[in-house]
Amino acid sequence: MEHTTCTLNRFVIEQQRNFPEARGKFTELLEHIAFASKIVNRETSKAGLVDILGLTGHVNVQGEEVQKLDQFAQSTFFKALDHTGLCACIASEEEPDILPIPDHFPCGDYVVTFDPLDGSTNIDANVSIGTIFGIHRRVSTGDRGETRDALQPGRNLVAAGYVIYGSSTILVYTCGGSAGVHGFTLDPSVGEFFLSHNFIRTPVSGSIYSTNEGNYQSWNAPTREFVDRLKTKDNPRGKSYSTRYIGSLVADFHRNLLYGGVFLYPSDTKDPSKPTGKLRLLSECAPLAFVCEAAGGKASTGYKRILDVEPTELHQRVPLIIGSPAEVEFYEQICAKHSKG
Ligand code: P6P
Repeated sequence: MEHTTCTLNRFVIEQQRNFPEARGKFTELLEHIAFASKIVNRETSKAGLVDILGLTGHVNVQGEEVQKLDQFAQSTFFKALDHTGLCACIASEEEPDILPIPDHFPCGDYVVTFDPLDGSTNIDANVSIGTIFGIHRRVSTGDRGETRDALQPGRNLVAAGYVIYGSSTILVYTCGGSAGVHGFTLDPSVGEFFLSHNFIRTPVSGSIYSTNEGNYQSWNAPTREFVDRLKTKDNPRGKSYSTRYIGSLVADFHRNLLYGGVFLYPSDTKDPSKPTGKLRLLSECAPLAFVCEAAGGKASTGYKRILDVEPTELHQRVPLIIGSPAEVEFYEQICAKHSKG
């Protein structure tokens, strides 16, 4: 398919033909997500020019200070979805509970879990940031959506993706499996996303690892051994890896997805209240794991496939190692070796 004239809308409609039972609802949902991302892109691209930088003075459920752009992004995505009759509820990383669809709007079958603006602490430094989203079908049958609609394992996702607001703005999504992973670059001059990355496949092995080595002293033994060996020849590559760490998950993930390599945010003892690491299962790890696996990669806690982790609460955190299969499996082998004692 020619890239220059294939818009996101045209692509999704053509993809929809592969799903005879499709009623166009998913196509519509993705369009609303794409629309919201254009609005967020507009604000992030001029963040330095308007009073939308800095902090709101609020603290979110994660105990993190909420950036004005975080709040703007969340309300933009919610308002793009709440009236559509497509969603039963929405779960945001920024909110303690699910965001129900207002009573005066109809409910739909989809549930969107999302991180409206990940990496927002980097906003003031003009570092690439992103939106991460996962889409489930609801499991509740009542009039309104319920928390259990969001508390589903990643293997149940019907679609997932992210938007990276960087030197260009790219929306990447997948419906999983053989449907492939596809990237669309925003042409701001016409306000359209055009197909730019068709059927993304991540390399089987890479030469990059991404992690915050400042946490080395609070890592467990398998994680230390893994990173130590990536600096030697004693690893899948047979020579040392390069380190690249932006500190913005979507940016690090997107680079590794295209170039190959591995990102890890392992569990650490740095903060006893967060023994399983920093990243959230529902709004960050599971959606990116869904994309990564559809591109031929792997995503693990070190001991379990991310997509098989059963959520027990909305803001559950999990250790994450994600990227090329060779490196993820290498980490899992080291974890297994240490488990045998
Ligand atoms: P650290 C950004 O705050 C974020 O949530 C992710 O985007 C990023 O991967 C991670 O935290 C960086 O965390 O502890 O290395 O600064």
